[in-house]
Amino acid sequence: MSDTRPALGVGMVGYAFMGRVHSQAWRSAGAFFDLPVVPAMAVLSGRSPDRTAAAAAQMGWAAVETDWKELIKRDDVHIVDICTPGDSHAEIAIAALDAGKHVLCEKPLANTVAEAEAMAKAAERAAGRGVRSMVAFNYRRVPAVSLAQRMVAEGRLGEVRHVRAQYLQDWIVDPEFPLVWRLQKDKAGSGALGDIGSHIVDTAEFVTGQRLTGVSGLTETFVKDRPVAEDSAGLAAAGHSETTGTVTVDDAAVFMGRLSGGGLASFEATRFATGRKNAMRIEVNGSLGSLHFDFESMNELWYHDHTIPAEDAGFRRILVTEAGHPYAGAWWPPGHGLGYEHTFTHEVKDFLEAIGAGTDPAPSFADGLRVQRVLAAVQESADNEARWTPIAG
Ligand code: SOE
Repeated sequence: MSDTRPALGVGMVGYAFMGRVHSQAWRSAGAFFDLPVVPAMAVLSGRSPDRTAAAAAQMGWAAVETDWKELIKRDDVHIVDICTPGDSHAEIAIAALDAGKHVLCEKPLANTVAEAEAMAKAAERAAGRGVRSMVAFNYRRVPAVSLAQRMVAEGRLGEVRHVRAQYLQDWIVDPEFPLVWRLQKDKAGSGALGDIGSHIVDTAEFVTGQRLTGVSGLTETFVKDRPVAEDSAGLAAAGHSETTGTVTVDDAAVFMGRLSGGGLASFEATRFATGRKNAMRIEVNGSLGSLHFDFESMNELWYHDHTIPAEDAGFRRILVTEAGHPYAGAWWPPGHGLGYEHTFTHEVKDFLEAIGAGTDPAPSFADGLRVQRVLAAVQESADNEARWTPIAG
């Protein structure tokens, strides 16, 4: 029987870590979810012709461009997937939206609030023409995180009093780790604060349904100079000495905030939590109970029901692999579990479903702008001895 669903060509810009995991998502979404449209992996764009061609062949992209502007012009591209460092998100997303292409953009949305505001405006203009856009905050699509959001929304925790969110990594503890783009402000916008702090800000607001209204924070750069990476010709051209370069972003950020519902929130985003590899954690304490999640045990959600007798209470483990749990039923039988890559497949599935339904997916660029405002407020606070900084918008 012929497939009458519309085929939408995807053009992806960038093929490093995020490009690889997004490619896996585009390859797998249709195999596990009934999608309203069929994604076609039409074209991959990258600056190096040889390396982009090799990446396209390995990851399943049909064609190659070495200029993202050419990718956007193509008639076989209906969706643009931005997997580049943050310094190019605004230019690519705005051009793609203005050209009528749906856009999935990696997080954080941009490197500055001004860029994020321009992107949100372009997304609003485009939505009026039926063009959809979404920010790739993938941790919302961990089944256990989605279940946590569902439980809070159902009132299972009562009044939210505390959110405690951490994102702990240790990949740059070694001072000999080279000065990669994530450690350069002009490329990344910030360090741990934007790269992984953006995830826990989005996750905290998603799970609680509340907004941060003000923050106070500190940032620190523990290792201030690093070896220049072999292939960073750009650094040498930018005037770095041939052996070392200055780290221009934070290694860690700690901050606290008030929630719109009256609760208190604390956050820690660091690349120096020695021994923690990708520990994105959130705990919510409410008047009727608590939830705890740790990505390093991503199929588990810990729940304490405070309404039952203390003698029987305490945190119990929910193994989030049942058919009735968010996303889980599409995959394996209970207990088999999912991984990091599946959260991106869920992201692509939700994005394509929104496009098919003619609705705006979440998180929107406006959601991404709000996260950018929180990041900027934390940085402003940290630049002023942790001064309390309200969050506009
Ligand atoms: C940081 O190293 C990083 O790759 C983030 O950029 C991703 O968003 C996160 O999912 C994993 O860690």
